[in-house]
Amino acid sequence: MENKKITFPEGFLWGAAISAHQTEGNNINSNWWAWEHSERRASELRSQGRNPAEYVSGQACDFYHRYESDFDLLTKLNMNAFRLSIEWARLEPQQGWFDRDEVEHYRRVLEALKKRGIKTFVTLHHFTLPQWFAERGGFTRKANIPLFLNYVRLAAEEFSPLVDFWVTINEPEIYGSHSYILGRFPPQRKSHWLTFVAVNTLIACHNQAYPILKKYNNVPVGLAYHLVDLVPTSIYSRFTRDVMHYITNRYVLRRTIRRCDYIGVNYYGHSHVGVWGRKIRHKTHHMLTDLDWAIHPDGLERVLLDLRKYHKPLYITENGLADAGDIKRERFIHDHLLYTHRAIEQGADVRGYLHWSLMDNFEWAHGFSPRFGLVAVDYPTQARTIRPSALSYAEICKTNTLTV
Ligand code: IFM
Repeated sequence: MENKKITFPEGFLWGAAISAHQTEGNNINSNWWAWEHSERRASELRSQGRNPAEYVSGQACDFYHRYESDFDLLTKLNMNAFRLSIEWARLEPQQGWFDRDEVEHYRRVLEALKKRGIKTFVTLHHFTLPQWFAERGGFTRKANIPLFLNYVRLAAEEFSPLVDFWVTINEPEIYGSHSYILGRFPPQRKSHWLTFVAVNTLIACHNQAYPILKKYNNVPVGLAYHLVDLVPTSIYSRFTRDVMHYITNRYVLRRTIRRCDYIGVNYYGHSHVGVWGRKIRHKTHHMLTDLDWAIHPDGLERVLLDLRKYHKPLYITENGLADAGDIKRERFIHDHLLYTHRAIEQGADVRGYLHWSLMDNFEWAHGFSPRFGLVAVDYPTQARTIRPSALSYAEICKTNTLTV
């Protein structure tokens, strides 16, 4: 049977995403750097039988120095969009002092993308904080909001002409839960109250950053939400599923949507919900990533359809998997795009897809072992190798079509 080709809307953006701390290296003034080097973290890892040296970001992918050649890879792979974050801890290493050299560094980075005709999605907060801000309580103190806004103002003033899309905050829900309930991110507190305060402070930060960013440049401003397809295991668990859906997927969105010009969708998969709210992962009947996350492309269609009611453009700001052998990635991308296309046919206004990630990088508390890259990184030599799945993705990017 002849293969059918399906075409994406004209002007669709194709690209990949990264964040600063995960790739740049030597983010020495951040709270993550301090935590990675703390005795608390080292002894925790040792008690789990792990080697703490494998869980420090170090020079990461040395993207800080290699951005030009990494951007050449984008061109080679036919991408026309790229998402990256700028690092507050670099730009403002001490409270109230902005480092002009770092401002110029990021200007050169963004100019390097513009020179290649690549649309830029620039994230302002992607999990990391300047250490001085963390010491002041970070986002658990509402009084700290103006400190974040000073940084936003600087970014808007300096970089606006080079930005096509602002992403104010990456995954506030994950930041809150991982830092203040699950103990996977610094400061590893376990308090529902602090989670609630941090998430609400981030909501306020986004809403107050919006007019600042719009004043300098009328480009779309949005937020990258972590959205999960929650599936009830039976009719009895529907109510629990709806409650969890509200908490996981809607709480932040509903409070920020009026100040979003588009919705950024970070989609990694789905979870089952039982009557008592437990998320059960049925390992046996799912394909799994190297991190044991269930691969569920059809859930992306449901997530996108569910967002139609907000009448905003949708960009998939992250979607990807840990797959060191590059065995599942090609199919993963194909299937997620197939379901994205189905959602578009049913009226979801999806305008772009940014794969997570361009290259292997520092996967937070998991260290370097998960391999999320379209491009493999050999950390000792920093050599980059394009994985086969990247070449088939490049064909999709070039033709704006998917063969099904
Ligand atoms: O690596 C992360 C990224 O920083 C935020 N979204 C999920 C990715 C994979 O876990």
